[in-house]
Amino acid sequence: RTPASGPRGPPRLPALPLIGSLLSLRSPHPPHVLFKELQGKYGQTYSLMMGSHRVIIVNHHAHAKEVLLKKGKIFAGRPRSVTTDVLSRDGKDIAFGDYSATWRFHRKIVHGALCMFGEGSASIEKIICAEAASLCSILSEAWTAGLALDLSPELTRAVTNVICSLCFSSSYRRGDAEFEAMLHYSQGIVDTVAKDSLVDIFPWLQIFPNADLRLLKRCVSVRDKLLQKEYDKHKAAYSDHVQRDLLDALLRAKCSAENNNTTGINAESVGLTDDHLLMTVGDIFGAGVETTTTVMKWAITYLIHHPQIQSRIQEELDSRVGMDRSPQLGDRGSLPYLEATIREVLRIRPVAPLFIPHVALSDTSIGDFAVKKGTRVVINLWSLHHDEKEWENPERFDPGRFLNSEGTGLVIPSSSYLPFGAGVRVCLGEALAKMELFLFLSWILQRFTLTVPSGHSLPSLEGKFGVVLQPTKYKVNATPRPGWEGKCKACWN
Ligand code: HEM
Ligand code: PLO
Repeated sequence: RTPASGPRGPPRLPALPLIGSLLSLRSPHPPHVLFKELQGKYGQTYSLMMGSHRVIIVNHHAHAKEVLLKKGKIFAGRPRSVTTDVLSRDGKDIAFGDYSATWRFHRKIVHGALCMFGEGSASIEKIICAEAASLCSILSEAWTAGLALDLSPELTRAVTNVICSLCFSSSYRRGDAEFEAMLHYSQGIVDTVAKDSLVDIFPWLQIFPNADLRLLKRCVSVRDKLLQKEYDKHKAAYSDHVQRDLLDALLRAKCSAENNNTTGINAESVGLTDDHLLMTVGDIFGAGVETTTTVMKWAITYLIHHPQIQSRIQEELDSRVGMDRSPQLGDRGSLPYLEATIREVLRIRPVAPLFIPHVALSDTSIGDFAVKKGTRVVINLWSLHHDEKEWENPERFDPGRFLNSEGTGLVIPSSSYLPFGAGVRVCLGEALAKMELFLFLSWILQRFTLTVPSGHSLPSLEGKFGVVLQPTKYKVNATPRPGWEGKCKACWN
């Protein structure tokens, strides 16, 4: 305990030795919901023990911003854990890697490479639109065949192909065996990594047989083989003069560090080893696929629950885009209701409700509470996005919250909104994700109305907690809108 005279730490939950497992196993609620409820008893910011680690849970936007922005560098660390070490070869990636010169260097290279394809870039728009067209023709074929579809694999393939183009200049066809393998391993990783599983709270549990850890290791090894194959291909084809994709950009940085003996900087010392490059590209690939796909699935889930919101987006599309051309990024400014809907989906079902834990790199404070170096800090985005003082009836899906009173322009009505985080560790893929969400949703809703097949119940809004919060599986009918039924395949482009 801190001396009575000095600043105190936040209120503590009773330090039961098994608190970690009690939280996730004994409560009927997932951790983000339970952590929100515990505020009633302990206040907005409190601490608990997970195994031998002290963890501070932050539930209010003022403290969240202090951690992420005002003291962003102090709280930029990441904890090591058994499962993330398996995934990232002991933190040699960006998301699970601790704050260091190597980490900063990698983030900078990736940031630069993503900006190259960034907003305003014609090529990324073309890539996304080609995938949107292919997705729409699959929906159309299913409708012609009278089939309801589980959209998950189709959405995943569309999103995967965008990130495959950016990372590796490659793509997958429908039914591709490698793509099926990827779907399978990625789900295995999402189900087992970084979700405060018992083995992360009590690392000594590794010595016992552990089905989850076995599954994770198997899935990571399949993923690593796929990444290694791309890496080898890129290395073989590498040229200083051509930069096709993110992997080329990383290889270029490595080669220039290797050739630059004079400055004393070499590839090894700045952390540009094969392992680092592989893990970094694995991160972007994994984040690029699982996050955007998840938001697309939540968006469709909510549109099915709210047909009136779906038709309002369609009216906006009809009046601003019409039927003679497809939506493009330049339409974003004239489709505020669709943009507001995307913002509301990101609010009501945040992809990463607990972010990735941060770590204090030195003794510091949050508000009036003292925080010791090494303390883990979990930002509960679920609490920020469901704060009754900030959001009226927070569980109501209402895109109108993000519109001005005339309904013509976009607003952020509360400071308690951080879907992509903020500060030193802010999401690297925000611009890309927003482009994809806008184009995929606008293309689909221009052409189709989405409903549940007759006799099926509405999809669950509850979600399955993991490193990302995923909706559960369901089938959808995509019915072409009037005027789109008889259109030839070429017209879907
Ligand atoms: C980190 C949200 C899409 C790459 C994060 C964080 C959040 C987030 C909340 C954690 C911030 C923190 O720990 O403080 C989202 C959402 C997305 C999305 C809502 C989709 C709508 C993407 C995409 C990419 C990406 C498409 C890749 C191109 C990353 C990376 C990090 C990250 C690399 C780790 C950053 C670091 O630790 O320094 N994202 N993300 N994300 N995101 Fe995203
Ligand atoms: C998703 C499964 C992949 O197979 C591996 C992977 C890599 C990076 C992770 C991502 C997973 C989940 C979402 C994460 C992302 C890094 C940043 C992103 C955690 C585990 C978020 C939302 O923070």
